[in-house]
Amino acid sequence: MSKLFKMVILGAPGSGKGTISSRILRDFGLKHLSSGDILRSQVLKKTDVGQMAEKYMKSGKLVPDETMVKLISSELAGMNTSAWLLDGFPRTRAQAEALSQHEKLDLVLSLEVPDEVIIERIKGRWTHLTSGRIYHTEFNPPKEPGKDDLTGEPLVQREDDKAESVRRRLELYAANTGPLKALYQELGILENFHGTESNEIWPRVHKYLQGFIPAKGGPF
Ligand code: G5P
Ligand code: MG
Repeated sequence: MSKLFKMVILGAPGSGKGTISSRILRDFGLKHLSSGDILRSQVLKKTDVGQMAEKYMKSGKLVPDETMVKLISSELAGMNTSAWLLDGFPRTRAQAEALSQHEKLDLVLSLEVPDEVIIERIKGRWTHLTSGRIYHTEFNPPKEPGKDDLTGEPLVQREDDKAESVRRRLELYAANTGPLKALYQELGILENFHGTESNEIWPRVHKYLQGFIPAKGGPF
C-alpha cells in the first residue's frame, strides 16, 4: 500500500479552517478530523471529557494539552487506513511534539487572515452542532434560515463566538502559533496562504495540493 497522505490545517479561530477543510475533503477525499467538532460532540453527550472541556471552551481558553493529546490519539488510531486532514490540532508546540512521536506529517497549511476580518465574519456564523456543518448569514447561508440543510434541525451560534471569547481565542492563537509554526518551518513542511476571502484562498490551496495528491474534482 502506498504511504497515506497526512496533513494539518492551521489558522486563527474563524480563519476558515472548517470551510477550506470541507472543500479539501470534497475534492481530494481525505478524512477530516476537527478537534473542535470532536470536543463539541463530547460536550453534547455530556461525557467526562465533555464536561471538563466545556468550561475552557465557553470562555475561549485552550483545553489542557494532556486531554487533547489523548483524545486525538485515540481518534487517529481508528483512522490508520485512510489519508487524513487534522483541523484544530495541534494547537500548541507540546501537542505538535506529542503528535510527531506517532505520526509523520506530509504538509501543514496555515491560513493567514487578518483579525479585523475574522471578528466581523464570526458574528454571522451559525453551526449545526451534531454534524459540525457551518453556515454564514451572507457568505454561506442555509437554504432555510436557522435550519441545517440536510437534517432541518436548528442551527445555533457557538457559545465561544461571543465577542469577548473571540478576542481571547485570537490572543491565545497569536501566542501559541509562533512556536508551533517554527517547528513545521524547520521541518520544511509549512505553507502559508494569506488572504481575506476563502473563495480567493481556496483555488490557491487546491493548486498547491495537486502537487502532492491527485484531485477528484474542483476547485469549485
Ligand atoms: P475550534 O472549533 O477548533 P477555532 O477557534 O480554531 O475553533 P473556528 O472558530 O472553528 O476555529 P474556522 O474553522 O477556522 O474557525 O473557521 P470557519 O468556521 O470555516 O469560518 C468561520 C465563519 O466564517 C463561518 O461562518 C464561515 O461560513 C464564514 N466564512 C468562511 N470564509 C468566509 C469568507 O471568505 N467570507 C465570509 N464573509 N465568511 C466566511 O475550537 C474551539 C475550542 O475548542 C477547544 C478550545 O477551547 C477552542 O477555543 N480546542 C482546543 N483546545 C486545546 N487544544 C486543541 N487542539 C483544541 N482544539 C479545540
Ligand atoms: Mg472550525
